[in-house]
Amino acid sequence: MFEPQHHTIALGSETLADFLSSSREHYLNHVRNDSGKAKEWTIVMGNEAGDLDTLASSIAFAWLRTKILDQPSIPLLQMNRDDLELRAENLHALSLAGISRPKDQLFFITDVIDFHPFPSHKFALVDHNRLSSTFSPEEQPLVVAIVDHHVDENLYGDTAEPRIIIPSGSCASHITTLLDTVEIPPELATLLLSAILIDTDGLKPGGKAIDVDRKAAEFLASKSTFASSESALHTTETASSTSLLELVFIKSLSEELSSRKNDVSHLGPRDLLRRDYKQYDFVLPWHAAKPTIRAGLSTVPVKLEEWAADGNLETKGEAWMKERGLHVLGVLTSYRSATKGKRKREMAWIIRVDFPPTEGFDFEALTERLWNGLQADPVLQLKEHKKFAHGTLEPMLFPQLQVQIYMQDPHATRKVIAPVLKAIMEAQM
Ligand SMILES: [Mn+2]
Repeated sequence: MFEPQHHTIALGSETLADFLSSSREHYLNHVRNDSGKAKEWTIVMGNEAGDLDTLASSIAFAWLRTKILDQPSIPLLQMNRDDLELRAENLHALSLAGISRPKDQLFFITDVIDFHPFPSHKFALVDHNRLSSTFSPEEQPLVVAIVDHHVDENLYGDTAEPRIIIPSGSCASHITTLLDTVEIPPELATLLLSAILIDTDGLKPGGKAIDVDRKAAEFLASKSTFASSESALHTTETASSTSLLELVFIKSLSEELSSRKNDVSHLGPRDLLRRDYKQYDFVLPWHAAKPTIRAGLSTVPVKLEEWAADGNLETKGEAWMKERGLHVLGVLTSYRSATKGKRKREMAWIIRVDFPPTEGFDFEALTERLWNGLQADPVLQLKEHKKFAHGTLEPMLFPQLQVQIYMQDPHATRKVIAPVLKAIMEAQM
């Protein structure tokens, strides 16, 4: 299966980079000309955290819809152009996929920031399954497809086709399943493979990879830009996933991507908080005024002690909350212990008690619900944080904040925590 492939250059074949640049140019022309043509496009969107899975999935799904299904589609990144720099692993994977000037070749939310209402109304959602409320086109937005691996919010059942929402290590694996009878550009295979490897810790046995991830990775490896390189020859005859793990290029690609991902030494607290960030609005049915509160969840690959001590969590966290209009912020750290290299996760929560979502808001009820709800959750398995339980400095110094910090089960990522938070906030009683 992993014999070197001889890529024949088909006449009129187009690289992935060409496809992206020309889609962007066409779409933006249609938007600027205001001829109504922008409405014919489908916006393929990943989630706002903008990780490699979201990036690869949106690019691949837009390619599939455009090239195979003949429905003009463009991948949209829900981030500012300059924020691309926050994820070195994304830049690396893009360059392996021949996208060497991503800031010019990709389409960012900031490219259409001046157009109100939003110029298109057809959306395909990948790597999430609820359309963000920031997209309000003139017409009723239409979600025409969903491919995702998060908890199903049971929306758009009558309009989305396909509507694939199944747990997996990586959303890119579901996208790959849709592509398995199609001749895909090797660069696209490389990009999807990179996403799967980073989401599954290099397909590590006992990790996040499940069958669909392993199958997808196997298929992509044989189609990728690496398939014809020498390193791909270091393989056994069988195409089982064990042999996939033994491939030199799979190992080195996984290591390269994860070391770039984990090297955030150049990032300060604000960048760490916004680099991998998602935001949610919740209507609180248990509060008489039924207010809407806004919560953010930042995933940070560095333990609190290294960047948030001495009041940095409180001051930098508060600044980020003010910037985003948040009432609640959860900071989810993930790191390996210095001694045994074991995966650990901390969870720091901040509530701004000087920022009521409505007049006479009952902050006591909110804090009690949040702390009790989190502590009672069987999956999170919270334990007291030995060093920073009630903040990284004297709580008295921050009377405008309520802070709680815990150690949690190392397997529970934001994918698990976000639904727990939603359930606590939206509980009826
Ligand atoms: Mn994902």
